[in-house]
Amino acid sequence: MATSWFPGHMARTLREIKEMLKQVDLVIETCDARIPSASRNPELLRLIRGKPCLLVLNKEDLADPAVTRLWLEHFKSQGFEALPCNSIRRSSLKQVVLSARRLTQEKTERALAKGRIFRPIRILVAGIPNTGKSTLINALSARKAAPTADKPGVTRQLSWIKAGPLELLDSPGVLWPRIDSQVRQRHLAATGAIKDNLLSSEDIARQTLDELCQLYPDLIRQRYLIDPPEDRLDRLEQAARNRGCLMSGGRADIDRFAAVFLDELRGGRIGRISLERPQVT
Ligand SMILES: Nc1nc2c(ncn2[C@@H]2O[C@H](COP(=O)(O)OP(=O)(O)OP(=O)(O)O)[C@@H](O)[C@H]2O)c(=O)[nH]1
Ligand SMILES: [Mg+2]
Repeated sequence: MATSWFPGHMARTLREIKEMLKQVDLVIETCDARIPSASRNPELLRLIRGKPCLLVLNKEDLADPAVTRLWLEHFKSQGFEALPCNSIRRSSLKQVVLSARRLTQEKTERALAKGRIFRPIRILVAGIPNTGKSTLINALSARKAAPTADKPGVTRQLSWIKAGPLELLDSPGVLWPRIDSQVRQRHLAATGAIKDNLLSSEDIARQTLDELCQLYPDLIRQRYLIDPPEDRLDRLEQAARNRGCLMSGGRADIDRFAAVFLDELRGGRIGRISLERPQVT
């Protein structure tokens, strides 16, 4: 697979993160609660190994709450500290701050015992693109200190932002050079972590619609008026027709509908959906 989704600035960011780690007390890793497996970067995890870490399952308002509970149990059973969060509504922020304090408590107490004066907890916020790192930082600092937008690749450099007793280091979203599972690639593209021009939106939309027909047949039936069990039909075409996405001559405008479908999926308009479940071993 091409490495076009691993541009130079991501490689540079990973190098800069490595250098900055000495200065930070804690890493908050953001992932997308709808895809908690595909949205964790193995290169980043390798880099931050050994540092106190809090995993934030962000955009929890878009994910299936029952599945999010399974993920939280899964991470807990693996010894990871994880919290669900909606950074826009600022839910769970208190828990994030409390966890940050607890995870750095030992270090703070050691520093105080050595007679050092109080200093803010320094936190690196890192993760793949578009998982809401900057939005979370803005929520924690109660101001729009970091730029955010509904597309990947918005933050372009590391920058410190003060938030009361915390100092937060915003970082550009980083992917990794070889995303070898096609399903992961698709999940990343469907949720908006990979730029839309890098993969075929039609393929992503078609396969994701098929996947959602298996996972959430009622939600799909309600919104797109298609009958999920009808296996032989091209569901994307059927849904495009039902929506009135037609070209002259009456052919379905698949291109246009694929964009509409992905937009609705990303904005949570289909309903609360989770594309990944923890693997039962
Ligand atoms: N529904 C929902 N949307 C969110 C949440 N957090 C962030 N967003 C939205 O997700 C989009 C991306 O947010 P950013 O904060 O820019 O994401 P980022 O991780 O900083 O992205 P990069 O800087 O590109 O890596 C924006 O449109 C946010 O409004 C959340 O908890 N729930
Ligand atoms: Mg950002």
